[in-house]
Formats: sequence, structure tokens, C-alpha cells
Amino acid sequence: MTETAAGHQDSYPPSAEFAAAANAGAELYERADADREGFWAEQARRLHWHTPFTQVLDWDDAPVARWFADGELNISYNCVDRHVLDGHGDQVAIHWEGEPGDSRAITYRELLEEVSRAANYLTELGLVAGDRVAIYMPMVPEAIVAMLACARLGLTHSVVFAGFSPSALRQRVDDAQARLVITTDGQWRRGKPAPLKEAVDEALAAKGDVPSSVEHVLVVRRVGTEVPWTDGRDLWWHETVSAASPVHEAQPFPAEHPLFILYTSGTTGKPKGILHTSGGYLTQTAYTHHNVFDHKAGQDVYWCTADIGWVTGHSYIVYGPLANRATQVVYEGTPNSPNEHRHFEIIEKYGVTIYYTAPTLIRTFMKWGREIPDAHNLTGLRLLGSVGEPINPEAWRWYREVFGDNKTPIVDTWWQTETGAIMISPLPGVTDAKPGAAMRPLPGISAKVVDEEGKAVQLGETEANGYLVLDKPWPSMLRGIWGDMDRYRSTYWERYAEQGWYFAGDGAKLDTDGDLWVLGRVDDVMNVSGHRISTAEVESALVGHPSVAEAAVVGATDPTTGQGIVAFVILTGATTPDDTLVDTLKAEVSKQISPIAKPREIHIVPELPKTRSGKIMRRLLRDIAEGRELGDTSTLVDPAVFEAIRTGGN
Ligand code: 6R9
Repeated sequence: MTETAAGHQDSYPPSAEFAAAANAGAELYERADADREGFWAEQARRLHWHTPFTQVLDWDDAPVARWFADGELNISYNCVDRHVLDGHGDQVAIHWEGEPGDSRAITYRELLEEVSRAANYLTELGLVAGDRVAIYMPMVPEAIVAMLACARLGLTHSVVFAGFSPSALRQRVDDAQARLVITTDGQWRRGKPAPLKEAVDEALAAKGDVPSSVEHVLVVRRVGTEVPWTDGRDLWWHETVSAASPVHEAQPFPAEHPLFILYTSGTTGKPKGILHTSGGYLTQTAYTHHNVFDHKAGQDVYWCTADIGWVTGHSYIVYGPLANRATQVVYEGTPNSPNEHRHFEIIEKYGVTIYYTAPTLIRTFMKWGREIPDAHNLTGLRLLGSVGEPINPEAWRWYREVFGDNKTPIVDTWWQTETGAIMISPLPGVTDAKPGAAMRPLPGISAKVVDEEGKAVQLGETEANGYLVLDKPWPSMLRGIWGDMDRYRSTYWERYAEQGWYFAGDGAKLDTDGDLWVLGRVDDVMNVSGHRISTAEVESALVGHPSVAEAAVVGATDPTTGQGIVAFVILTGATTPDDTLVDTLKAEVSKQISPIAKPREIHIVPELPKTRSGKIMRRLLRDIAEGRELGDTSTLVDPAVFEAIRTGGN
């Protein structure tokens, strides 16, 4: 066991007990290396194929891959029917916990009935395979039922996060030319119903770039408030779907049949509709959910805290877990509703064993204080996961100590909307994990860290401009950007066109052991006097100080050094700032990383601007740091944060 200068253990091997019982062993890497396509074919056989595939990868039309292309399957059959047919109909699929405290346990048999009713009704509405359906719903069971019903019929769903504005919804509906929108009357937010159907009405009433393609709006009653109604267009779920037959026979579709479109922001204003297909996507989500989370069907209680509006919700609430016959918790509300104990109460109530969340939430829990988790019995937890951004070592250690009783493996999983499933992560029974490192590409996955020219960066090289590239196709990779294949090629494949590599847009380094550290988006890497410094590294150093709860760092233009480091920090509840604190923090960064990384300015602020998916909006902080007019704030959770930062920061 190695120790860092600060006295921290810097590598955490799995316990012997965990390793002995783990789903994945070290031999997976060898098998995948020896015969990559054979390995993926073996993984694909986790699924039920109505027509078995005979070919594995077809890369002739690169960069558009075809996996298992002559095979046929039904995604919904794989996630639901086969578990019932295998005798597990009474197993709970979803322990649903509503925000106001209501709850529902839904077995696989009940899920099959609901999905079948929805599939029958969508068919009655005239929807046919290939049509697009927009789903704009909070975290209610019907959202998952709707996704699975679309998958069952070969309809392509486009889930739009229910926190998005009417104009964002309209833009996505138009882009995909959706025929149907599925929504709810409203959603619970901190004990109060907030309207949602109205937002759909507003979106569809607006004069869009093209006339609205929407024929019907299907509405689930959730909060019971009155909603405006357009006769002929609007339909109640409880009057239609609930009255449909609970029996429906799933038809097979080709492996490359489109499954969903999910919009993600790019460098330009227009969101990109990332397109995923069926067989390869389900293969890799199921494979990773099994091995990375060490999931054991019928034993584990799994909880992924994401929203279905994001890719993590698609791959690790809906498709991966259900394909693996998971029993999982789905929670409708926010972590502090009605108070900060909510997540811990849920973990206790359902006996959660696997918990998968984002660093931003872990740091929020840290800010609230460990007495909150300490008031609960969390001993059921045996594996913890992190996703969404680099996790700073401080938060990693806190997570392991406070949630995991200093025992549980943590899997820091790197992947993207575009990759569809986890790509780089420790294997929990195999890897000696390092806090803050995503470690190694999973068996079957290949990644490189290269410079501008595509030359491999040296191990331990921290000054190089390391870019993360994926140099071999993988089953759950995106198949394009909906309606814009040129943009697909230019965004991801132009940079390393000669080599034929996928450019992920993330900076990375390999340490002297060859382990991979993701440093954040390339645009989050600063250049100070010719030195590349990751915003994540400086943030991590700041958060390492006991007075700091959360930090965001940006590179602001500087006349002498190119960029100067500007930090925004939130203090822990117990701290009262004094005149020396800012200097102390600067010295701390200098000590932890290097004097080069010492921030030019540190602003103590009450809040940080975050997107609705919890990512810090560094672009906007850069605007503040450089004294510019604010750019687009439309994806911010709460634009009022800015006033608070401006007043707090000056
Ligand atoms: C799954 C998801 C993708 C971007 C990605 C990277 C960052 C995600 C990470 C991570 C470091 C991890 N990211 N996981 N960075 N370590 N474990 O988040 O998808 O919303 O498309 O974001 O998130 O920058 O490029 P998406």
C-alpha cells in the first residue's frame, strides 16, 4: 500500500472477500485482448436474440459502425418479458419512491403488463416502427414504461429532461419530427406541484421553424392539478393506456434498428441529437452494468440517482439494469426534500447495496456535513459509483469513508452520451483504484492518450496536451447525429481523421503506472505561461482544504501569462472567512500542485452556476472572470445564482 506526501493511501485494492465473489476477474482483459470480436459476441449472448447474429462488427462504412447486424432482437422483450418467462415475474423491478412520500413496488410481471398496455395503445394511435416519440416527464414509473413501450414497437424515443424550457422542448420535437409527446400534468418539486403539461402546450403553440409535427399529447396524471386541454389532440394516459389490453407480443427488429435519440450540447448553440441503435447498445449497457457494478440479480438493490433525461438514466436506470433483471430504486425528487436525510433514508428503507451518483452530489453531501449520513445505517452498501465529471480525490475518500465504511470499492466511470455505456473504469474486484482516476479501458474497449499529432503521450507526462481518443469501435457507440451526418464526422472524426480515431473532447494523462486520469473537457484545461493545468486539479486542491466545500476554476485571459487562474469557492458551513483565508487557499494550491497553479484570484461565493444535469458552467464563470456580458444562461438551473456570485464575489 502506498502513501502520498499528505499521508493518504493513494491506491485502494479490493478486499479479498469482494474479489472472491466478484462477477469480473482479471482474465476478462486477456480474453478480450486475445479475440476482441469473439469477446463482444460472447457478451451479446447475454441477450435473447429472436434471430441469432452471425456477424459481429462491420466497420466498412466507418465511422458508422454496424454491430451484430444480421441478428434480430426486441429490446423490451429482453428487459421485461424474458425475466417473467424465466420465472421471475414476482421479483420487484422498481421500488419507486415519490417525492411526497408515496411509493410503489412494481414487479417484472406488472411491468410487462404496463408496457404491453402502452404498446397496444401506441399502436392504436397509428404509430409505426421508425416514428419518433418525445418523452417529457419527471421520474415517474410511466416514464420508464413509455420508453420500454417505444422500444417494444421500434419507435425511436427522444427523452427531453423535464427541467428544460418549452423552447428547448420545441427545438427537439422539431428536429426529430416527433408525432407524439408523452408528459405529465405536473411534477412535484419540494413539496409543491409544478406545471408541466402547460410547458408542452406552450412549446407546441409557439411558431417554430417548422410546423409542429405533433399529432397527440399523452398525459399521465401525477399531481392532480387542472390542466388546459386541447380536444382531439390531448389524451389521458389513465383513460387510454390503462384501458388497453395487458397482452402484447413483442416483434423482433434488426440489431441496427434506431432505439433512441438523446440531445446533448455541443460547442455551437444547436444541440446534437445523438443516435443510438439496439443490439450493440443493449449488449454494452448490460455487460458494463454486470461487471462494473458487480450486479447480482435477485440479491442486489441498485440505485442510480440520475434522471432519465440524461444518458446515465437511459443506460443505467432503464436498459442496462432491466436487461440484467435488477431490483432498483427510482426516486422522483431532490436529495433535500423534505430534508437532507432523504437519500440516506431511502438507502436504509430499501436496503440499497449499489449506489451510483455524481461528484457534484457527493460534494453537496460533504457540505451538508457527515452527521447526516452518520445518522443512518448504510452498512448494506457494498459498491459505490461516480459519473459525470472528474471526482476530486477529497470527495472520493469522503465517499468511501462515509458511505462505504472505508471498505467498498468505488468505480469512477468515464463515458459520454456518445459512447452510450461505460468505457473507462476500475473493475471492482480486480483494480487497485486510485482516488480521482478512471484507471483503465474496460475489457473489449480501447483508448489512447495522444498529443495534437496523435503521438502517444509518455507515462507520467503531465505537461503534454493529452487528448483522450477511442481508437477502436465499440458496440454502444453512437451511430451519428440525427439529421446531420456531416456534423457527426466533423465533431468526432476529423481531428484524427488520418488514424480513424474518435476524439472524445476530454483531456487526459497516464500516470507512471499507466493508469488513466481524465482531466475534464479540453476547453476546461487552462494554459498558464505555457503550462497546461486542469481546472479539476486546482479545484481538487482547493476542496482539499477544510474550509472549502466546493470550487470551480476557470482560465481567464491574462496579458502576461496567457491565462490566469480564477477560482470561485463555496465555504463549508462552519467557516467564517477572514482576511487571510484567500491567501491561505492560494498557498494551499501552490503547495498541492505547483506555484504555477496558484490562482490569480479567489472569490468566495454563496453558489455556483450549474446546468440542470449538475455540471458547473465554467463558460459563464469565465464571462464573469473576464468582465464580459453573460452568454447564454438558458440551461442554468437558477439564473439568480449570478446575482449572488456577483455580489458575493466583489
Ligand atoms: C455519462 C455522462 C460526458 C462528459 C465527458 C467528461 C465528463 C463523465 C466522467 C467525466 C471524468 C468521469 N465525464 N464521466 N469526466 N471522469 N468519470 O456524464 O455523459 O453528460 O454526455 O458527459 O462528462 O467530460 O466528456 P455526458
